[in-house]
Amino acid sequence: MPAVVLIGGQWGDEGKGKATDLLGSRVDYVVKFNGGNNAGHTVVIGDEKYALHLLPSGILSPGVTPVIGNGVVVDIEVLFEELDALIERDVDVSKLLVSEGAHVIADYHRTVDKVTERFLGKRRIGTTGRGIGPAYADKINRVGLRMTDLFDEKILAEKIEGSLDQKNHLLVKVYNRRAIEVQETLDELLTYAERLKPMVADTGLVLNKALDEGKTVLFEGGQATMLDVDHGTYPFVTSSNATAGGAVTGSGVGPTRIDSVIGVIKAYTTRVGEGPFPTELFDDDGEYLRKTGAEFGVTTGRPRRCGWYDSVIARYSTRVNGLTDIVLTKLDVLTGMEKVPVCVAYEVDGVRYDEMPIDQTAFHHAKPVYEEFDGWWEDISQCRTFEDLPANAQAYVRKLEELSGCRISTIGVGPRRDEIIPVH
Ligand code: 2SA
Ligand code: GDP
Ligand code: MG
Repeated sequence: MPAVVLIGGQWGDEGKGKATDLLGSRVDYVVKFNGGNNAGHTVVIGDEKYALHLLPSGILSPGVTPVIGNGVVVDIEVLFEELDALIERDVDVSKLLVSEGAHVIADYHRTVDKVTERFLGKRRIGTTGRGIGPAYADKINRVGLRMTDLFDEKILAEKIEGSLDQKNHLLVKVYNRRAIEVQETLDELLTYAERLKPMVADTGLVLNKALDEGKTVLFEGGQATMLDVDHGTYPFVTSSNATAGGAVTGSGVGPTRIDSVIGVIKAYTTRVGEGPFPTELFDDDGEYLRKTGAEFGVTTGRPRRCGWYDSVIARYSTRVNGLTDIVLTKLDVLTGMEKVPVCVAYEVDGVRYDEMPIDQTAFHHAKPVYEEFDGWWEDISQCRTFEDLPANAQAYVRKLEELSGCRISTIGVGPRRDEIIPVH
């Protein structure tokens, strides 16, 4: 398995960080290919807990070369802060490579993100406020700043000016804010150049050469399928391709080189931010999942919205990502529930949908059609084989596998590294 893509199959926070960390000892490179410091990955190693935002989770595995690919948007101040925090905990970060084509999140991107959300009011997306959307908007508008621009002051100044042109107009005339000076941003970004320079590389070339040499590369997705700008619940999405295709465009490695695609999917569903969520629970069961599953944002601390497993979404994820395997996480959180409902289809105005409705309005009005399964009471965090699981938990997993259309090859039964069950 030389090139493996690992992505979130729902709305994020499925446990991708832990899954990456588990594979870490078997891979040579871990590549972040989309998003920025809006991501939040928690990895628990022994008694140590690490929360990563911008860096790939593979940075915690000794021997792994972590790579920030061209598809990522980088807040350089946050990058240095995260690196310094890891250095303080004796993690070796010296191998980190950053693509010269990755885009820079500047101060004005954060400002525009926050101001726009406030302006949108009821129509807000519920972004993380990290400047992600505005940085990607500049990339697509061809007025973005790339890593490589930081090493040429004249070009950088010109590009900042080009990028601020329309933004200042908007900030002053529409949002009633002060204009941002080119010099402020220029001064800030130039202070990063020296430390950044040794990390910046042609990462697409590095990764292709590594694959030529038979090395193993893991592509770690940020956010998730339903937050993908093309395949998610648009406009309530992030601004990058979080699906498997993003691994290709966001890294410079061609699709024919990818060997497998792992979807990390939670045994129930969560979402942070605004947007439709058919199986969302507003009752004690939802509160139970939030408390037991510790469902709070790693980046913003926001409580996550919780609901039952949605197999329409899992099937959709299997399809748009071409999943070869599912890592099913957080099965332990369902312990103690008398009945565990699973959404098998939707109903919209009396019409049954077995697949994701392409019409956004239909998805907004989708009512889940549930099948109920018997729960289990036994503590499963000590189970290490499939047969160790209580019969009802086994039946639940088998049913999810059948409904999701992809084999479940690993089950998570706790946050720690060793709390997993290999299935096949
Ligand atoms: P943005 O900031 O432009 O990417 O926000 C757009 C939408 O994408 C959602 N989003 C996320 N959803 C789940 N987890 C994310 N990462 C953090 C975590 C989130 C946090 O791991 O907990 O701490 O709040 C993440 N990042 C972006 C976001 O909620 C918007 O709906
Ligand atoms: P990511 O964004 O997909 O990397 O996921 P997050 O780190 O934001 O959220 C997943 C949370 O679940 C983290 O706190 C993990 O430590 C935790 N976790 C991962 N797998 C399991 C599991 O199988 N069981 C339990 N109880 N927690 C898990
Ligand atoms: Mg997360």
